[in-house]
Amino acid sequence: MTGEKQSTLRHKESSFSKTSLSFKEKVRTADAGDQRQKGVLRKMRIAAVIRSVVVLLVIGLTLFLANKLMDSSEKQNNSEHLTESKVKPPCGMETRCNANHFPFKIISGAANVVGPHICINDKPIMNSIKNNIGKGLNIALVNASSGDLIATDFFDMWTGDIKLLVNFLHKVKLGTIVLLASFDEPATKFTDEARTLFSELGSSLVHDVKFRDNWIFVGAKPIKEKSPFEQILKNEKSKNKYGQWPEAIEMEGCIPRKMD
Ligand SMILES: *[C@@H]1O[C@H](CO)[C@@H](O)[C@H](O)[C@H]1NC(C)=O
Ligand SMILES: CC(=O)N[C@H]1CO[C@H](CO)[C@@H](O)[C@@H]1O
Repeated sequence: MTGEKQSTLRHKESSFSKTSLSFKEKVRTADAGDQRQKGVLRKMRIAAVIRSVVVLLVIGLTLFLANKLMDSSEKQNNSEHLTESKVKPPCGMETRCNANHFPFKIISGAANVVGPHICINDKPIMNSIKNNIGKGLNIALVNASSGDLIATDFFDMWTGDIKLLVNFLHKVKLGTIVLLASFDEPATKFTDEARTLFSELGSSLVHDVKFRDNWIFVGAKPIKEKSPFEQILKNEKSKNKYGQWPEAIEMEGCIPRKMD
């Protein structure tokens, strides 16, 4: 109570002293008022600047987070949580083959990380250690009479030139076994012509091979019926083992030797 009274008194005193201000002082007060107004303006301007800084920070943070998210989805595209050690050593075949048969084993790639394996006669002929594999379709040609390796090559089906694959398949000679393993992306560049060339080698599934499916196949030139050695594992997000890629597939068996 008393404090309030005192402050009122002091207020009165100060207003009294204000009434007796000299002209000069009045001018100064006017100036001060102007200054105060300017100060308010400055404060408003500062507030506006702070507001825009906050807005910019929020936008920046949003962009940063969006970028982070995109980064991690790209990492998912890369599927970095895969390692070579998870795949069984190649050519460790369970199947025993009769005379006049060539044992083979094929393992497709796993996502876009682990390369495929192709073995024939218990020997690895294509894998990442031999450094003769690549993303796309990996193909080995084997002499159907002797079992000797003729050639290996790989064809990028994501960004490559499909003509290279078509030319390669056109050059396959009669009496050749064709072994194939996909890695990462087997289909983007496929044309009807290329698919037809595989069906002429005995493939019955080549027309189903789509984006990031896993596909393994053994065919021959010439071949009378459809090959029994072919598998496909579809890229289906809900079933995929590696996010955007299906699990690796493998197959082994015995290819009859060409006798004549
Ligand atoms: C396979 O090898 C035999 C000799 O062992 C040869 O006469 C034949 O031309 C070869 N065929 C191919 C397609 O390379
Ligand atoms: C950056 C990245 O991971 N790119 C991959 C996205 O998917 C394609 C097709 O599967 C791969 O070939 C790229 O390497």
